[in-house]
Amino acid sequence: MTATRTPLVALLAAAALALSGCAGGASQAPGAGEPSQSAPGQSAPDQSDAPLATGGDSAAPAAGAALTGMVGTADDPEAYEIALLDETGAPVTTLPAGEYTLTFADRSRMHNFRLTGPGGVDVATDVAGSDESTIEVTLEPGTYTFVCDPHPGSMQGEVEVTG
Ligand SMILES: [Cu+2]
Repeated sequence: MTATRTPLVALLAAAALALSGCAGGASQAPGAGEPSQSAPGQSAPDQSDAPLATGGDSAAPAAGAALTGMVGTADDPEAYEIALLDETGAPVTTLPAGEYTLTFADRSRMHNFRLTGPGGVDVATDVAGSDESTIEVTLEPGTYTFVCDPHPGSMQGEVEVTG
């Protein structure tokens, strides 16, 4: 029994020495370790700032309301429907002039969404493939037209922008 204990104690002692040895070695590092410990502390505020900064970046919507240019319907992307929607999903027919973020909702392979009007605005998605990207557009007073290029007869609309 004592024979087994002795090696254990020796091992523990060795471990303690090793630990103290490490601690001693690290005792020189505390100076360098403290800054690294405060760094994580600083990164926490940075992380809390990050969402705020992101919110600041997405303040673009704050500069102008978000619009959605949709073709088809949520249930049927190939439906022969086109609409310019506001943030609540309601079709818009008039808008105040200003900056807007326009998000395409084009999941159709045979329709597209094109918006044209004053200020040289001419933005569109491809007919083939889907496009759910977001762009910025500046709308000036006047009449803007949105249309599906392949089906202008059945898929088009207008929005009046007021100054
Ligand atoms: Cu179409």
